[in-house]
Amino acid sequence: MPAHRRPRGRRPLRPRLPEEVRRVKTLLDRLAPHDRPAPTAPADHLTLRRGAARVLLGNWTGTSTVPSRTLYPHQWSWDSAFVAIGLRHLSVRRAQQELESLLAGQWADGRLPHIVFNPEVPYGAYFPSPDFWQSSRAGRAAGAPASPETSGIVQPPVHALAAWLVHRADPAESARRGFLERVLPRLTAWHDYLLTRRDLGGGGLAAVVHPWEPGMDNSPAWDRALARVEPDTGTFRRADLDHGDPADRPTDLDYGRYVRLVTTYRAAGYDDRATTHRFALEDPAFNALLITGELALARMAGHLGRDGARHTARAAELTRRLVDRLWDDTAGVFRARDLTDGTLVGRRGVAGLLPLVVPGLPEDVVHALTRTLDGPHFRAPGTGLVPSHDLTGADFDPHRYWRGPAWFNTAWLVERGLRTHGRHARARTLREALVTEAGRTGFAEYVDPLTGEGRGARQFSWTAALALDLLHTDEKEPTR
Ligand code: 9WN
Repeated sequence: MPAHRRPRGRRPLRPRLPEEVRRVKTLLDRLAPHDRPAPTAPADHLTLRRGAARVLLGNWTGTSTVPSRTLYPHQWSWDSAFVAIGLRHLSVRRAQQELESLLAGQWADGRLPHIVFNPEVPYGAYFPSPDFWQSSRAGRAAGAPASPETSGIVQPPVHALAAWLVHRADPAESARRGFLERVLPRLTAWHDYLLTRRDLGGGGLAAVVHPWEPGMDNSPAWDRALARVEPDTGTFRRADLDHGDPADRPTDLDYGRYVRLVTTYRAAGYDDRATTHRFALEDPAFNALLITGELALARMAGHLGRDGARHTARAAELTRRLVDRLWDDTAGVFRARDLTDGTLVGRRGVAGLLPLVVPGLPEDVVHALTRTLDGPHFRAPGTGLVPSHDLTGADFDPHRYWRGPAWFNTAWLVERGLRTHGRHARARTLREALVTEAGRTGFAEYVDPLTGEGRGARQFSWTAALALDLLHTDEKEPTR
């Protein structure tokens, strides 16, 4: 069937209710024994755990989890990694399946697409839909699978860390099902793709080629690079505005540019060697997550009795390059590097704090990052989370996507980073804020950093998953 034609006879997105209700009930019952709050845990933690579990079970499609039933009705790459990290506390099998269904969309060149499309969802439910990406046709030479349909770009590599945490949740079950044996080669191919085809600057770091790739789509850090892109006008219909407030979402002009970048890439068969990327940047968060991913691969290899030295060495080299190429000592923050003109982007964003998750960071850099975190640029009055953009920046906007709002996944990463470097007291306040605000906002997609009001979608999967993770894990658990 041609990729642009929607197959007939779609089943509705929501699974048949009685069956799902039964499954949810069984899982919630199973949750009960070890879900009993520890003697010192506040009583409402049990309510929170159950609320978070309900979100994850409600957003489960049968093979994976949608980020939101309304706004994002397919499987997203880094969302699934975060979801698996939470889901492992409910069902290790489901958490494995979450990651493996994403890996089923992997291309032969190693890339892990940022969306794996659910064929049961009508095209009009989300833009850009499969008929726009045309992966199985336009991406065939680059190795796109014949099925499922996917996007052609990527998202941050959180997957190896997620797979390792899922394994650790139940090593016996993981061994019984051969989980690590199956995912290790695929995750290695994914990182190899990033470190070869995507080393566009030749500096040993991976580049992103679309604002959707770093996962922080509308960050002011991309404005200058994006302004060079001629927008596509009028050939598409946005579905996000059917569900999201236009004041929160990217503008039509931004969308025109997002579309142009994809059509250019698609016309070159999504081949990085054949495309002249008009947008190419080295993002600190993306590369920091690649480093933690390499360390996770080293652990997986070690666990399977294989040599993980290659991954440990790559993590060390990447750490050196991250600091050399992206650290701004004067500002006390990492910055993105624009590969079109070689300059560092003059904006402070939460992506510049996320390298805290890297264990091998020099202590003076860690010290400066923790000061920046608690300084005027990121200490917000309305939330204990971390704003996505500099509160003092001229382009700060408390509502608009990634231009100010505080997100739960970045808070989870900063919390992990603080623990990695022994900042346990500060990590604890962030941990408490994440859990409390997730519950208070109905597991909102993000929070207004000035007022603390929840915004965007509710029952958002990674918010629930990461709150659940912090409610289940010991704050003293080592991150290395
Ligand atoms: C485009 C799914 C995704 C997240 C991203 C977030 C948003 C998509 C969109 O939603 O991006 O990929 O349509 O805005 O920015 O981080 O993965 O939750």
